[in-house]
Parts: sequence; structure tokens; C-alpha cells
Amino acid sequence: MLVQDRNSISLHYFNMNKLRIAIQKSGRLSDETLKLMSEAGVAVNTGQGKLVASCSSFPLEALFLRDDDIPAYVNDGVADIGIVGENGVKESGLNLRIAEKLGFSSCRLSLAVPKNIDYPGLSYFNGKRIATSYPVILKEFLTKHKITAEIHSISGSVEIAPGIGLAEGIFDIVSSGSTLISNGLKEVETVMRSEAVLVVSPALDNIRIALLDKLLFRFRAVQKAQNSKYILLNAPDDKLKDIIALIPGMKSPTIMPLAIKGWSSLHSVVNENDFWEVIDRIKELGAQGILVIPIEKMIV
Ligand code: PRT
Ligand code: ZN
Repeated sequence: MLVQDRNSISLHYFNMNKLRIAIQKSGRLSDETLKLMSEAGVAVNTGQGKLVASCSSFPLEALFLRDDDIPAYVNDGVADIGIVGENGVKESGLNLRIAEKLGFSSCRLSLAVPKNIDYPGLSYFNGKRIATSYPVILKEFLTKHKITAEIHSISGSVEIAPGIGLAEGIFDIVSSGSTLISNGLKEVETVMRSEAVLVVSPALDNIRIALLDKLLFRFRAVQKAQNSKYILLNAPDDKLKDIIALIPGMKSPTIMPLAIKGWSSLHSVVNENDFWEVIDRIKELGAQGILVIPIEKMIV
């Protein structure tokens, strides 16, 4: 996308009391972004090849862009906010405010070398060539560690560079690690971790600040719900205190007596990350008939 196009979008949509969000047109960020927006009641009317789409349930307009262009659009104020990988923000060199980490498209940016190399540490890269699509992040890292290497900027298929004699190492995004393995490489240094983030334009007016607050409130409710489960169980009354200490709930759990004397039903919320450990412990305490239910939205 050229700067010229950026200006024409800007002129066309200026003055509308809507929040303009820049999102990836298609790629690893786009499906999860649209899913989060839809769960937050902000479903955009997507259509094949559309550059701009409106939203019927929220004063919002979506601009569909390549992920690399999103930080500049937000920085220039053509879009008010954007959803992009943290690595994309850092690579842009722009000092954009990150309002929220969104928890999807997680990955790391790592240095990798051919698997047969007996890697001695970072000094390996002194005087070597490193292929990458992220020269800004790599340069900053090498400078910080006083490593002098030649950075080869290439836009795709970075992982084949050592095999064709273009470089002695690569710096690229790693998720499962299988791309590295299938190209005979091994990860030797993790330089940064990344996930999708919501970035904000430096110049938002009050109307848009209020709309952003509303949107963030909804995103947080969706995220919180995804990280939590509703739990119902039966437990002996003399164990309730210990069980409540493990699953205290949002304010406090709900407790209702069962028809059988000495037993109660307890309803609470459990964090996804602690889930299995908590379940093991409440079972040990005598909990029975444990039901776990997904939560759709969670407002604390
Ligand atoms: O067309 P456009 O420019 O918009 O998209 P793009 O092709 O530049 O980006 P895209 O959609 O591939 O990635 C967008 C963002 O998703 C990245 O900037 C990261 O923040 C995030 N992300 C998360 C990833 C990955 N996981 C990922 N695995 N981006 C790329 N990969 C690639 C990586 O480049 C490597 O080739 O997947 C391969 C490694 O994956 P594993 O699982 O084999 O390790
Ligand atoms: Zn891209």
C-alpha cells in the first residue's frame, strides 16, 4: 500500500464519528482478529476484496491492510487504532502506544543456525551473514550485544538462506519450530516474544477515546472469559472452607445446601492456567460431581 493511498483514505473518511481500526487483510492475524471483534459484538461486514468495511453494531470502520502497513497508518492517524503483531510494531521503529496485549498469534523471534554447528554462543555471529525479514529488531539486538554481523534483508523464505549459501544464520519468527527443523536449522537465541497487540494513534479526539474505552472494555471481557471456566461441584460441608480457598470466585462462591444432609453445591470460577492443578486438589478434598462450563463474557 502506497502513502498516496493512505492519504486518499484519510481524506475520504475524515470527520466521521467512528473509530477506524486497521486490521490485517489476510494472514495469520486476520481470523483471530475478526473472531475477537465478533465476540465483542463488533462484527464487521467483510466482503471479498474490500479495503474498508463498516460495522452495524458499533460506530466503527475497519481498514483491511497488509500487516506491515498497519503501524504507519496508525501513527499517521489514518487509522485510530490497529491490531498487529508486537514484532511488526517494533520493526516499524515507531513509538506507538500498545493499549492491550490480545493473547493470540503468539510467536518468538529467534536466531537459528545449521543444526550441525557446535554453537559457542552469540560470538558465533561475529563476521557472519544473517538473513532476516526483521532487520531493525536484529540490528538493535546485535548492537546491544556488540556483535558485528552482516544483515541480509530478504522478504520471505528466510529459512532457506543457509542451505543456498546466502547466510550462516537466520533471524526469523518461530512458532512450533517445525519450519526450522525441516530446513536443517536449530534455534539458538530467542530475541523477543510477540503476540497480537492493539496499538493506538498518538492523536485521538475525545469521541474516539471514549469509543476506544468501550471497545477495550468489551475485548477485556472476552479475554477474561476465555481465561476462565465456571465450575460447579458437590462437597462435604466440613471441606467447603478449604475448597473456597482454592476457588474463591469473582467476589465469593455461591453455596447452596444439597438435599443430603452435610453436603453443599458450590459454584465458582477457575482460571484456565491453574485448572488441572486446582481440579486435582479439590478432588483430594472430597469434591464430587464436578462440572466445568465455558464462560462467554466476564465483567468483573
Ligand atoms: O500479507 P501480510 O504482509 O499481511 O502478512 P505476512 O505474510 O507478512 O504475515 P503473516 O500473516 O504470516 O504473520 C503475521 C503475524 O503473525 C507475524 O508478524 C507474527 O506476529 C504472527 N505470527 C505468529 C507468525 C507466526 N506465528 C509464524 N509461525 N508469523 C509468521 N510465522 C511463520 C514464520 O515466518 C516461519 O516461516 O511461520 C513459520 C514458522 O512457524 P513454525 O510453526 O514452523 O515454527
Ligand atoms: Zn507482512
